[in-house]
Amino acid sequence: MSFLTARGVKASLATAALTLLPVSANAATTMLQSNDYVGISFWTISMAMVAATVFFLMEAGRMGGKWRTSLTVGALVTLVAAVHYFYMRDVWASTGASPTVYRYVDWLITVPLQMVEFYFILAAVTVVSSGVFWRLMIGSLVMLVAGYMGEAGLAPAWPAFIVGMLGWGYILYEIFAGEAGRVSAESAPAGVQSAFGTMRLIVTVGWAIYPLGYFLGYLNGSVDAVTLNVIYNVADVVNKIAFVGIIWAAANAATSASK
Ligand SMILES: *C/C=C(C)/C=C/C=C(C)/C=C/C1=C(C)CCCC1(C)C
Repeated sequence: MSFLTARGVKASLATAALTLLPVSANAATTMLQSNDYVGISFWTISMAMVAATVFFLMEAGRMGGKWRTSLTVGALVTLVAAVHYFYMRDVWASTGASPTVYRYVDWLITVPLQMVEFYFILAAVTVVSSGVFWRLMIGSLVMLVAGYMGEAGLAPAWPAFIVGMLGWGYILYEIFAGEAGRVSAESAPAGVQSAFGTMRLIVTVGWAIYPLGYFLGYLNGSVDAVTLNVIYNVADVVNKIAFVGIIWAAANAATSASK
């Protein structure tokens, strides 16, 4: 009964600690190969996410009023993505499989945060009801939970896809024709309106990559894991870093104008 002795306990604790450190423990088996372009894209974007996080956090301190909240939330998006990219690179380099679970956990945290940014940038400049916040949050959750259930085999793939598309459609409706879109068009200053418009374009065009990936990679299987992951990775640069970059630019312009 060695696990009852002090030595046994120490050994079990050490084992537990090691299993909690998959990154360092697996380092030897997950070296990047010089021709593994998907792995290299995971690595490069990990670093870009880290750098973006530091930048947005430092800049948040310099911004005026409620813009600070928008930028802090933006830094959380790139921070959460950075950590997931470390792990996704590891999964890819050691197994060559798509890190689907990590992708979805990342989306589940970063997408709602990005959606509420629409609420925060409006709240920084005008009065906006909390209904906007909740509708954007709920639309994102429906979209992602349905997508995950489909990909994980917890629900039939096609119906899950359709429910996910409805969630996305609901978000798009809110930011184009719903209260969020109206408040932006009617009460936001020109700078915020323009940022809102560009972010909305990213959510429409940039985000279309993900359901397209579900369709081509999973439903109809015509795209392989290499292509799918490279496309997702490049898309994330636009859909996360550039998305928050647009908020930074609006905050920067508003803060400089008020000085
Ligand atoms: C940073 C990560 C982002 C912006 C991820 C966005 C993900 C989506 C827009 C996913 C959308 C999906 C549907 C619209 C239908 C169901 C399948 C999903 C979850 C891939």
